[in-house]
Amino acid sequence: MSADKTVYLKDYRPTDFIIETVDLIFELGAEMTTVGSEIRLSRRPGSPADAPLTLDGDSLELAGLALDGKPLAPERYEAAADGLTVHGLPESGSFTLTVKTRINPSANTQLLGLYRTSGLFSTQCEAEGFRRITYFYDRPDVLAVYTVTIIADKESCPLLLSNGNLIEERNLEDGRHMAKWHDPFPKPSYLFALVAGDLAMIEDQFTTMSGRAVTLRIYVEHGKADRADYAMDSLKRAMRWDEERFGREYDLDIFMIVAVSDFNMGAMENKGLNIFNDRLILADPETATDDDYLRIEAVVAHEYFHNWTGNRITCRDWFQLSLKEGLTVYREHEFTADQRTRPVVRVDEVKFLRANQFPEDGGPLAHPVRPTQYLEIDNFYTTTVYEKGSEVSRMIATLLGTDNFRRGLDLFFERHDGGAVTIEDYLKCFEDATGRDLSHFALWYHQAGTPVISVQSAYDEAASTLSLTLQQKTPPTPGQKEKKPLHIPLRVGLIGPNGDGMEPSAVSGGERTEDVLHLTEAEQTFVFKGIGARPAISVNRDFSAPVKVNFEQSRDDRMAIARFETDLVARWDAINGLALQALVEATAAVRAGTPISVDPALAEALIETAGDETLEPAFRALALTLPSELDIGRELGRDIDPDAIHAARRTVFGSLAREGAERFRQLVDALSGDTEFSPNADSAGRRALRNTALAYLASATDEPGAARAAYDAATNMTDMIAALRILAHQFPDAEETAAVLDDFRHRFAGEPLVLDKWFGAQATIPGEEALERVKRLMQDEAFDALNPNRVRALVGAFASSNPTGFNRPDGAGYRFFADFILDADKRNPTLTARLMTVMRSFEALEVGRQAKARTELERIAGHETLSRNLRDIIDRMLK
Ligand code: 0A1
Ligand code: ZN
Repeated sequence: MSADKTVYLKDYRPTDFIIETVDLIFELGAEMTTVGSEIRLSRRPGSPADAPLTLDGDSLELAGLALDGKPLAPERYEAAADGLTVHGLPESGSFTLTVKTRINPSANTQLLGLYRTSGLFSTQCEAEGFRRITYFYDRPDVLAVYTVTIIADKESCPLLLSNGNLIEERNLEDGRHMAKWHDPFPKPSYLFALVAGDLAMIEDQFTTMSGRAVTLRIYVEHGKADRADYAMDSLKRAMRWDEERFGREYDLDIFMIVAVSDFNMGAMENKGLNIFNDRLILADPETATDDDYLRIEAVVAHEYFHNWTGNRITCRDWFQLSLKEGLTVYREHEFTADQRTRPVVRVDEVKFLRANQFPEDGGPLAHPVRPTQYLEIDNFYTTTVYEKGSEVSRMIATLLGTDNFRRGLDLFFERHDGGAVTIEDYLKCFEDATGRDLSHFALWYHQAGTPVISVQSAYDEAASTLSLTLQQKTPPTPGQKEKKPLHIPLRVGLIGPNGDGMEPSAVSGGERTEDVLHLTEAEQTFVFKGIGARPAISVNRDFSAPVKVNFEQSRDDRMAIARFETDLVARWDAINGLALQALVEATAAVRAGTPISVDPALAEALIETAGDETLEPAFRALALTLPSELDIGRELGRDIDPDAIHAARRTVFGSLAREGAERFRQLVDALSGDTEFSPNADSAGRRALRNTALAYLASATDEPGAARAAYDAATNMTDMIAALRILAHQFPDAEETAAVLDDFRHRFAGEPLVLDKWFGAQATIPGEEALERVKRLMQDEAFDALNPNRVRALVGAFASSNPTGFNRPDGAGYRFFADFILDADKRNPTLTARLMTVMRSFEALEVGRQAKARTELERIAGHETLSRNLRDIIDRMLK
């Protein structure tokens, strides 16, 4: 792909024409849909009088073009599949352009634009899908008022939906009918949506804070309506929360969600008509896990929150993507924290960031939260834009305080409602509302890479002072060799010898607000006065900054934090850090052929935490969960040998299991009593602790009986799949495992989303045989290579979460994956480009595997017909 397709932030300029309104008429046909588009336009004041109108298109066929009702002569325009240019348009005043296109929704395997799967028409327009429907200014800074008419066969498509309010509905001849929707809020094309088909629906009502009644509807496949209740409940809670916490009220008379089974991503915030991957809507105790419930609540809220952060105020251009995504993830995180247990929620966020964003930021695909160039925007829906972007907003809240953050955001809504704006505009609101200068802080948006903070401490007993020297360094990233010091808000706590917190009488060396140290230079020494005894120092409490901390602390200090820190996030981090260190040491022992010894103090701390009734079960489960094989690999960072890691972890796990067997048995027994299922955080936490303990117990007894019994006794999917995974992963060859896998397959034969769990559990069984197993499972009739959920559950899980199986030393895992990618790329490039990123850290592997991986990556890169999405990813990975 030639570099001339690269889009640069510096090239941004507004369009030559302004679109005021757009009237769309869809005549839906499975193989042939015609789209009539009537666009009311005028030349932008100041733009050249002879500038042509250049509209975007992608794979389009033009079927008619008229200006103010008169067909345009061929010499007045150039139409191609990827664009339409019209010359000689009026210098002033408005005019109407009528464009007719023809598309084939059934042939649309990319799932971008208008597509038809399982009899349902639906759309996905973000980021550049609308141009696959009609010629348009398909960019976020062109906001127009849409009126949409949908015409379709009434029997196969009784339901006709689009954005806004329904204004007309009637029957037509030949068994067809029509519906007309009007959305009064100007919006960019990426928020357009249409759904047509035959679906079941649940309805509810919400009264907004100003007393307006809003109709809420969730549409799902027939037979699944009773699985939409939790999504509805989450929606109502999200609506209330956004009013209470941020003063945001919903603005249309109706809010609709449609669950579809073929969807590239999680969900989409189309104005008034959210479209969801059905795995993020459908839940009942028998088919969904606690984790599914959690994700449903979070994503329903996320998409709803976009109504203000994204829709009412949108992005000027796609470089500003984090303006809506980072902020909306932050709002979603705050919502989840308020609905559940804050520190537990925060630990999950930290784990996610470390497992996904840090590797992205430290590898070949690293980019700033606000990138300056892209080849394919679909590849920038990344964890850096989303999760790191969220952390940046969180840091603003930490710097300013909660009330000031709210003040800044209020100003943002007031000043920019109806606008398409930039990250600078966003930051300016916080500056104007509070008087605080954020110019240094803004670097977080522009500088890629995870900062590493090195900490050195010195305690002076005679002077009762503690000095803390903090150094920050951000490693180079592609295209950004030199890094500047950032403004990093670092929460720091001191724990005295008796376990109590210590408060200094004064702190010098830099700004400090509450427990936040403001690190602004490459190196700074903070001196804490009035410290009567040498404390244990807890750095980056609550994960106040998305950084790595390099601090050689004594084991005793870490133990003190693990036991006494009042901030539970830091407490978890200390426990997790100790376990990680033990696992790294064990891996080194495996490679050196020396025996593994597990520090008895670590075992004691873990087992003690597991039984500590003063702590919530959910927290205890987190503390008890050993870092994964992938975590250990990431910690090592280079020369990774997945087999050694696997052996080491297994040994450490087994030895902890035997050490704590009694406690684990006790926990399993004590926590197995819940009969009535509730998806709330408390019950979910008890199940998490119980199932974590069960995994240890299975390892301690080294026999599958307990897990088999747990499977048989399970009354909900959480317990069922937990038992199944223990069997599959710890006893892959046992009779019990075969029986349970078979039972599960039959029991859920008609439930694709549930079978995804079955695919996933088997795809991640460690060891060489995994590849053959995956190939076999691809032949199962429940597998469908066109469905993104199926692909991710089986092939995705294998490549991303089966370190020993995927990284077979002979390279067969890579070969299989490359073949799959090359084949799937012809159908769905968004999917393949995302899948490909699981190999982004291949250079961290030991040399043998690294070479084999590179061979396969180069083989992919050598293909001439790759999609632009995949080409972009693979070329950056190999650079
Ligand atoms: N804006 C959505 C994410 C999304 C992005 C692209 C999509 O299709 C290629 C679909 C959804 C969100 O943040 O939820
Ligand atoms: Zn989003």
